[in-house]
Amino acid sequence: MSPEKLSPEEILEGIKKMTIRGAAEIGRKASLALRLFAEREFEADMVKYLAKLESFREKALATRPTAVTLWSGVTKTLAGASAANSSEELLKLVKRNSEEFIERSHRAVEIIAEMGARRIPQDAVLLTTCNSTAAVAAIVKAHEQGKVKMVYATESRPKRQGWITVRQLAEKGVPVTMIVDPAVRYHMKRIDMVIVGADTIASNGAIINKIGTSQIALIAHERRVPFVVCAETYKFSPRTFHGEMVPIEERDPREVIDPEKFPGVGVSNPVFDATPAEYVDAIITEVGIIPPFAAYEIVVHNFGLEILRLEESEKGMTDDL
Ligand code: RI2
Repeated sequence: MSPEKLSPEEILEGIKKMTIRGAAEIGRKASLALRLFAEREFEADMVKYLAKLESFREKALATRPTAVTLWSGVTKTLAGASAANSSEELLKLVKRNSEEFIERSHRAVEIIAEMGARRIPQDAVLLTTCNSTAAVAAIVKAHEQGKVKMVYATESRPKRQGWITVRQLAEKGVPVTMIVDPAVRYHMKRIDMVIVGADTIASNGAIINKIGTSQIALIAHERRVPFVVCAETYKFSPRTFHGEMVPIEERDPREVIDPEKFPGVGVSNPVFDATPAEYVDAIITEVGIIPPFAAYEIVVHNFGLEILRLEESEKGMTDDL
C-alpha cells in the first residue's frame, strides 16, 4: 500500500519493521506521518494540539534510533511551531514544512547523483554496500554517461539490502556483481572507488552507516582506494555537537539466526557502525563535495548557529529551527 494511504501509526510501524527503510526515506515518511497525524488530530486548543504533535514526534523518534534523518524530518516539520498564533496556523505550518522537507530531500538526491557521477572516473569499477538511494543514484547517473565498467555490491547481511541494490542497478542496465560481505578484501584489488551512503554523520566527521561499512573503509584505506560517501546535509547530526553519541540500533537476533535452532547461543545484531573521518576521502552533499572535517560548517549552514548553543538544544531544539 502506498504510504499516503497508510495511517500515521502504520507508517511508524513500517519504519520500525523496516518495510519502510533507507535513511532518507524514513526521514521523509516520518515527516509525512507527522503531517497526516496533525491533519487527523486537529483541535482548536493550541496548547493541547502542540502537545499531541510533540508526543507523536517522540513516538516517531523511538522507531529507529540511529539515522538522524528521522530526527531531521520530524524536527524540520515542527520548526517554528511554538510561534504559531493559532491551531489553524500551526497546521498550515506543519503541512508546508513537511512538503518542503520532502521536496528538498528528493532534490538533494538528484544533485548528489549529478555531482557523484562527475566524481566517478571513466571505466570505473565500483564497490557499494547495503542500499543507499543517493549512492545508487550517483552510480546510475555515471552509467548513463558511459563511465561504469562494473559495480560490486555486498549482500549486506543480515537484512540483505544488497539484493535491492543489485536489482535496482540491473534494472537500469548497470553491470553489477553481488558478493558476500566477507569477500570485500578479496575484490578490493580491482576496485577504483568505494561509494556508499550514510545514516548519520557525526560532528567529528565519522560516518555512521550499515554494519560492515567501517571494515570496507579500512580495506579501501589499506589499498589506497578512494572511499566516497553520498549524504544529504540533513544527515549531519547537530545532536552530536552537544556531546550526544550516535546510538547504534541493536535489532532482533532472529534477523541473524533462528534462536530455537541454536539453543544456548547468544546473538549480537548491531546494524550500523562508525567509520572514522580519516578513512573518508569525500562526502558528496547537495551543497558540494566536502571533506568529512567540514561537518561543523554543514550543520551551521543547514540549521543556523542557534542549533550549536546548548541552551537552545535544552529548550527542545524543535522551537526555531
Ligand atoms: P539512503 C540504510 O539504512 C543503509 O545504511 C544505507 O546506506 C543508508 O540507509 C542510507 O540510505 P537501513 O534503513 O538515505 O537499510 O542513501 O538500515 O537511501
